[in-house]
Amino acid sequence: MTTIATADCFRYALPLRTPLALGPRTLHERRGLLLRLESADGAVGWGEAAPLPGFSTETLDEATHHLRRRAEELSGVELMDSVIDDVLRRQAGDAEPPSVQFAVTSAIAELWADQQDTTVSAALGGGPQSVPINALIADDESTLSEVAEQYQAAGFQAVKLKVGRHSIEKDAARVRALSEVLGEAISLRLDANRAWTYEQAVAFAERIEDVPVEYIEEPLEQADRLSAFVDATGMPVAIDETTREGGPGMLDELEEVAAVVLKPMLLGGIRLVRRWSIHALNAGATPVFSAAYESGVGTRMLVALAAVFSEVPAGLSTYSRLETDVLSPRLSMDTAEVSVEAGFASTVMSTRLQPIEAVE
Ligand code: OSB
Ligand code: MG
Repeated sequence: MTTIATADCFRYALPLRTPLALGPRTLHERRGLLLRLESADGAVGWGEAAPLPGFSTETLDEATHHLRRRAEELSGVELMDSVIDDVLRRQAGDAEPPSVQFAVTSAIAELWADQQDTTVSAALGGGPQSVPINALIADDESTLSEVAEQYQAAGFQAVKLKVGRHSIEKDAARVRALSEVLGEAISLRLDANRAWTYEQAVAFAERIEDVPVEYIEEPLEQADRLSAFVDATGMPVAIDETTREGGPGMLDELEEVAAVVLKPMLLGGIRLVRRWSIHALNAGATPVFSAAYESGVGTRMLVALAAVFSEVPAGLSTYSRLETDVLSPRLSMDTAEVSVEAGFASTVMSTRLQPIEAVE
């Protein structure tokens, strides 16, 4: 048994390689928070809270307020000499914003693993040494086939393309062109981010009827017609935004859903994410872990979660949009498979962080 001796909060601001358009906003840097826990016997654990503007329910200021309070409460707490489940359950804090829950449970899981001299993925239940990731096609059609050929050569198992930002005809043509380059060996994931009415979505699906698609994320403005869409078109669907509108129990009413995209930064703590994964599998849907432009600290936890709770490629390519990271060395996200352990061997650079004083 050991005690959490210190709990410190930090701010970071990392430049993006290219400006990031998120709805009406354009971000030039990614800002977020890190929580660092250290036990009395010198074990260390980090966690990240980085609300994504336009996607998270909480603002960075709100997350800062909650994280500082949680840090205050955590110092002096005994890490029970029990399974990681108990630790996570006790510290989950269901009333906290999702990003703060993710940070706190991540830091405890890292601290626990370090203190027990085991790996984070082993502490969370065990999994493979590496995780496949999907490649993300940027919204630049002129290089579509060129980029697809590169991804194919690099051995990616899945490629993701955003749709719904052009006309239905143009999107269908892009999907068809991409599919022709990728062939049968690489699965094609589409994400419409709720761009379409039911009629538009069906019209799109009909235009690519003969193109094999692993799934399309959130084709509809109104998620309550997803089952009807699957019945009408036979195209597999995934939910993403919908997961933030209720608990995993909603899957009982969404029988046709083929995959459930889980973004822990937007969803909550490790325990909730695990419940989603288990619920998805029980409902016959595949859990797919996905990133929301986290730094390396959040991303290494996403890699571990994908290793433990999923078997299909994770969507972690948002990390590559960061020009610099808090981790040294950086994670390698250019290959089709990512090492689960490598990220935890990296160092968090204090020079990239700004301390936030504790609550008075
Ligand atoms: O629309 O799925 C989305 C990232 C942040 C916010 C929303 C989304 C995303 C992604 C994840 O697309 C990237 C990926 O899956 O590779
Ligand atoms: Mg999505």
